[in-house]
Amino acid sequence: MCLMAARQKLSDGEVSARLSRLSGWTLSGAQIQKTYQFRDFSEAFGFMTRAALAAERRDHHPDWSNSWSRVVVSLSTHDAGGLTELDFEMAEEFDRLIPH
Ligand code: H2B
Repeated sequence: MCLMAARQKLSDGEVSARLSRLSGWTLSGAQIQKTYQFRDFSEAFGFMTRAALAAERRDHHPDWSNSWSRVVVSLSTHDAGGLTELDFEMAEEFDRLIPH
């Protein structure tokens, strides 16, 4: 998908369909949100470091907070005023960054 289309606001139906393919993400207004729980701060911050680099590559940035081993991530496309394909791609990418 080209970048222009990726940044177009999705309809409610498209959001539901896209959300159902993710695990642990919930819809919260115009954002999707997930709480990641890690073993300790080091693991949490390692995740945030990898996620920050992925966000920079995409020029698409999370709203997030960290408290020791927990990271709460909210994704939305501010420029589009809602959720776009880019948010869902980034959610999938963040999920791939968690240690196994
Ligand atoms: N991140 C998010 N989450 N939404 C945006 O609309 C957005 C962004 N826009 N990062 C980008 C930066 C834009 O402001 C720059 C100028 O490309």
